[in-house]
Amino acid sequence: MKTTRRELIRIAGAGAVVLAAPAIITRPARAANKRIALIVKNLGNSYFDACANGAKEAAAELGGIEIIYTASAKPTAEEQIAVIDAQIAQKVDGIIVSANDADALVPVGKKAAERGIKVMSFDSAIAPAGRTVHLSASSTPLIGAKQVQMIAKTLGNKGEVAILSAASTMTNQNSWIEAMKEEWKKPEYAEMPLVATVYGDDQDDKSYREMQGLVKAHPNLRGVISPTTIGIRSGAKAIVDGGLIGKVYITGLGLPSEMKDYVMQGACDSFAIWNPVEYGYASTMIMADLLNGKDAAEGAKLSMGKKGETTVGKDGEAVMGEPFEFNKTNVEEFAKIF
Ligand code: RAM
Repeated sequence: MKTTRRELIRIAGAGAVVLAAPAIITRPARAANKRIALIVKNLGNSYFDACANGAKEAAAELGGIEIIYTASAKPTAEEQIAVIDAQIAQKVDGIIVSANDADALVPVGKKAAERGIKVMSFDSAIAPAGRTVHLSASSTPLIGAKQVQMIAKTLGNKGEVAILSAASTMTNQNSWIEAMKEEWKKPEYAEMPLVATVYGDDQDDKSYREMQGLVKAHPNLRGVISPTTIGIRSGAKAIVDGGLIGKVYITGLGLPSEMKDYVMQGACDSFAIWNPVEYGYASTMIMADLLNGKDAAEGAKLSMGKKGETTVGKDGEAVMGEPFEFNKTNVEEFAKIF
């Protein structure tokens, strides 16, 4: 999973590129004047802003598609349902959602489908009954294991570790935490126990306070895994502000642009993420296929435009690609992109 020079140039050179070459590049047919609502967890998260840029890139490439990028202020299911309802009332053609709660969104997803609106999720899934396809950024076991491996490498497999997550209802973080716990069962982590899991709700102030609380409650804490771009940046800030560099390290999923300074200062040794611009791009390409009436049953192949094709698996789940790892050697270069 080390980022090779070739991959670096490939990502740096283009917002959206094919992972494996040679690949068959297919594009959905042009969808005439369709409106797609991209509804994310909440506003003010640069990860989702990058996804929206990718969605707009795909729309421009396809032509005839308008992207309506919207969300509630707070990442709660209640507020998100209201945003989805408003888009249903606007009679959009497709809705792409990153869900704040897998089950709570099922009724509104069904309501949209009954009105002929195509619904898919990306990033954080709606339960299968409330959408057709879900596009995961990468394989869940891989993302989970990767984060445990990164902190283990930093700590030499020794010391107490905690998890600082987003909200306790979020599908993506919860499934990554399950995958982390699977990895944690391996004997090499016997001296690196998981001592706590706390939730910062993808809010900077709450994540920061939860990080401070962890350090206070666990005086021997050496590492924190934060599988959220908001959690990792707030946790890293708490390490710097608390004079904890060298004592506590944070890893997880972050944006190079937001983590660069913390990596260079030593609060974070390494972290991972996929390209969010590509993720928004690929999701929009898939929605265009759905709007064109393409079959999305298990085994169907859907186009991710320049990123190639993905095959729909069980429960409508498809996967985009692999995450990249960032550290002192490459974080500054990628910080210019996302
Ligand atoms: C935050 C959000 C998002 C997640 C990333 C890694 O921006 O929680 O859903 O995928 O982190």
